[in-house]
Amino acid sequence: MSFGKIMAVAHYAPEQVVTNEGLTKVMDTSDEWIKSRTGIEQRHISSNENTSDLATKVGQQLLAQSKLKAEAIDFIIVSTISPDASMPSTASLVQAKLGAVNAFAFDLTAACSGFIYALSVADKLMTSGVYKNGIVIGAEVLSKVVDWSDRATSVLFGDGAGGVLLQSSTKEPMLLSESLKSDGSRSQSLTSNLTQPNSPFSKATQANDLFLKMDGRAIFDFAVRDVPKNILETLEKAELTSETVDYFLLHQANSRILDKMARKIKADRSKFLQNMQEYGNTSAASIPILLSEAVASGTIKLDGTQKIVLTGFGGGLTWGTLVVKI
Ligand code: 4VN
Repeated sequence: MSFGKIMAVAHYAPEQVVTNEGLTKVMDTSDEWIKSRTGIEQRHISSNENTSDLATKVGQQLLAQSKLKAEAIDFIIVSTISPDASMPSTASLVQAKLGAVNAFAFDLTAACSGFIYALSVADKLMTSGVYKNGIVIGAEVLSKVVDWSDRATSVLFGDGAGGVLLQSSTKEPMLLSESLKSDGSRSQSLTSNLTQPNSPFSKATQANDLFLKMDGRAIFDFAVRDVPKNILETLEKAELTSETVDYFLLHQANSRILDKMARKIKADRSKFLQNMQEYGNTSAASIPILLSEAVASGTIKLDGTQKIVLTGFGGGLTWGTLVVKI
């Protein structure tokens, strides 16, 4: 039996940093409002790099760390809601830029749960026994999809990318349990790039709506109500409890939401890693960036001894938890 194992973790964010104070120059907002309600202090904003550029930087670091040649990669999955284009996929562009000529490449879209879904899918590819090395990246340039005239949402988001290199291993499984969820009936609370039929043979009844739109209250309530239940259920499947988990790496949307979730699952809030103060909400990239920083700082050791909860939640609606031993 073969399993996927994380061999390398990396992240990259555009150099340009925009602080909350910096936002006040282009809209009516304040550092106090943003910080007290979300925990966000700054975000990285791309000036000329697209999503595939950020993802490629992550891929290059993953290859360097694992000392693998690009030719050794069997698949590349990029999770994003801000792709360079609908076609080609961002993963195809990354494959070309890395020179990963033997890899098949595709994008997987599940908004803020995208990296969680993609890691789960990549793990199944690994257990097939067919593949040896795979790259999974979450990458976003959300600054090109947010509505900069909407101060309630534009201040929340940022740009960045993070990812992992998975290698098949015959030792212990990394993934102890998982639970992935979707509820399309609540999908209209968080949308972007809504397009309508517009051929010479169609009758368009609604205009296209390309910007990201969020019903903040509805998404906040969803996160606090549905996600803690999902975490507890996934822990139970792995026969673990909040006390026996080393760290919780949750989607970095809002620190007040993380406070409420920690209370609901009776976990020590200090086990919830947090970096939204530096990056804002980077959707599919937030969890792998958080993981990469935790590995870089030595908090997470990748020595196979720590039990970690990875949880995403957002557009779709989608949410899901992976309990991993890494
Ligand atoms: C998951 C969540 C959010 C999110 C939802 C609401 C929210 C983030 C609303 C109240 C507002 C402060 C901000 Cl939980 C977004 C995503 C999308 O990735 C996923 N912030 N807020 C206030 O007035 O306090």
